[in-house]
Amino acid sequence: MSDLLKQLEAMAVQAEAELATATTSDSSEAWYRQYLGRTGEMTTALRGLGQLSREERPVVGKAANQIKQRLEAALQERQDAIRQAEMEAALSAEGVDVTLPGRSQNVGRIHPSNATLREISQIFGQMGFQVYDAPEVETDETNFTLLNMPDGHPARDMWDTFYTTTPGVILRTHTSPGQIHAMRDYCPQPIRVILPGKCYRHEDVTARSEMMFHQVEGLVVGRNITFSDLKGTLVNFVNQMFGEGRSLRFRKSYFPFTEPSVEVDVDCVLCGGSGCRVCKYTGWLEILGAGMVNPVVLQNGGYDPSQFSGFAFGMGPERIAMLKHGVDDIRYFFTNDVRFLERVG
Ligand code: 2NM
Repeated sequence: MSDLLKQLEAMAVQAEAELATATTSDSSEAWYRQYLGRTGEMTTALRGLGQLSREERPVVGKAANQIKQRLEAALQERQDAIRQAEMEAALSAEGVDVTLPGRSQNVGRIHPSNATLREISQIFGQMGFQVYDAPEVETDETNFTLLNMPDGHPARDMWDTFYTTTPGVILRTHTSPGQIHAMRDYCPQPIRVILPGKCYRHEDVTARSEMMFHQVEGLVVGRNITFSDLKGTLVNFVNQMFGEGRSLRFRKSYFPFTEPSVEVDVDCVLCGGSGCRVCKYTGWLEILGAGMVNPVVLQNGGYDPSQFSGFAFGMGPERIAMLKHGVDDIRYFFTNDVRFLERVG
């Protein structure tokens, strides 16, 4: 064996031993520079091939190349192992435990106000009522005047609202202006609709009030519609909403848009009528207002009051849900506490 080959072989053995101790990318790169780089020991030694005789050169050259390739392959293998070890060290240093269970997603649900609105709509739907959609932004005329509350009418004082910069354009204080739209849409056909939606009132916020709340109003117009139809409809509704066997109480009342007008109570769902804190020891809970549509309002809707009659009613789904689920503060409906939102409705 030529002296050069012996020298290269000895160098390779030495280099392989050193490579085995390299445990970082840095030390394996330093090893590369020391042996295989442009000025490395192996590279420099290979230049000695040029001094060999013509006969020796191909034989020694081939063997020398194999030694060089052996070192290159060893380096590749070492670097792969180092990279793998470094990645594993980084992962365990970051402390990611991929076997831990993932974070669970919270699944949303229907808001209690809307769930109650749907329940109410479903019950009236079975009685042939359709849902009529009406705008939340109304005019002074449809919110008050056409509902038998002309300018200066004392009932206007009960409902302060929110005003826009356009004179006469306001947020509705009840869903009743939608009844005017429904009548003008349907006239002269008979009507059986409910109007669920948001209403706005500007008043001091207490445990019983909010500046935004929901209402469901109902309207039936036709020939020979009587107060008995109103009673039958409401008795059926209440027994479906609060359970069979409920007692209802109709008390005379006043609304500008109905005549006669009544307020309707149900026997207390909590104490069954014997008296408790929720019914304030009366045994009764007020749940809605109703009445026969005032002839003036029928006329404003386009109907001839000598041919047509009708009844209307209105209720607040938040109040209904409060009574049904024993909630004592309406503000729970609008503060978005998930503990409440998950339980009611
Ligand atoms: C209520 C109570 C009683 C009502 C009446 C009308 C209309 F436009 F048809 F005349 N809309 N809403 C009404 C009647 C609403 O809410 C407590």
